[in-house]
Amino acid sequence: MEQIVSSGIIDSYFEKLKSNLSVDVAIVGGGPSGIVAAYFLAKAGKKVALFDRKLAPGGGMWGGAMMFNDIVVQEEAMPIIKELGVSYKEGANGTYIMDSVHTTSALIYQATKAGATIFNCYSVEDVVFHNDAVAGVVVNWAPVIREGMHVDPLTIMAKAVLEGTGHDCEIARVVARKNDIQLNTPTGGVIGERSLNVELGEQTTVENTKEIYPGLFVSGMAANGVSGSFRMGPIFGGMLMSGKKAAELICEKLGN
Ligand code: 48F
Repeated sequence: MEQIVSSGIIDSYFEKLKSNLSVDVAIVGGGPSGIVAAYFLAKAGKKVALFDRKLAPGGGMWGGAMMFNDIVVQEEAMPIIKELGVSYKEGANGTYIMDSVHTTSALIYQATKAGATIFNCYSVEDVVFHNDAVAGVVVNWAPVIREGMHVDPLTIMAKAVLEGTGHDCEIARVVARKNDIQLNTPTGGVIGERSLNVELGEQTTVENTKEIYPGLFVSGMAANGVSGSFRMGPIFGGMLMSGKKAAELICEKLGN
């Protein structure tokens, strides 16, 4: 029995990893924007692999606000919440309240059910750069990076890479620093996020969701980070709409 359990896991995992060595879309970061993008891309028939360095993907959504585990979503994003089957109640002024643990797990469930594969405990440390375009991601075990171990990575090739890494937008920073290139941002570089402004932050998160370099798209707080816009705190409609927009832009670029 011991051998059956071990070989079942090993065979299944290696098959999963091998079949994701080349994908349509590699998503870096499993926060709300990345997971929603994974859901819509998989639903559109794209082969999607999402990498998150944490044991539990979900990013900043689990914790609600200051660990009060509820979140707020505004009216415009409710079609996404409804499509994903999340339970909610009405708040004030056209807002809705939902349990953050329920919502995060529903997003993860629906994205994987739609066909996206999530690789947890993976850190994306770099991209593959071919012919002046981003062509994949360079991955390693998150604990290897955390321990500072000198171990070479593996690569995942992708027709498009989506960075949804949140506030630090570290992939865009690495790409800009290492390749001496201009990004599609107001300065050509990574500007970094501004302080908190709920309404502007929510609006610009969606506006700033775009392809910032051939093959590299940004969503969520990373989109605001690269373009120098505001953070917004525990309101999540912008994140959900950004993920959906990223999926639409990538589908448009890749075609059928
Ligand atoms: O920050 P995060 O939740 O991403 P998001 O979709 O949502 C932001 C909100 O949670 C919140 C907010 C309110 O609306 O402002 O902050 O922009 O999640 C980012 C995920 O990316 C992972 C990280 O573990 C987290 O789960 N991540 C970050 N860098 C890497 C990474 C990396 N280099 N490799 C793999 N995963």
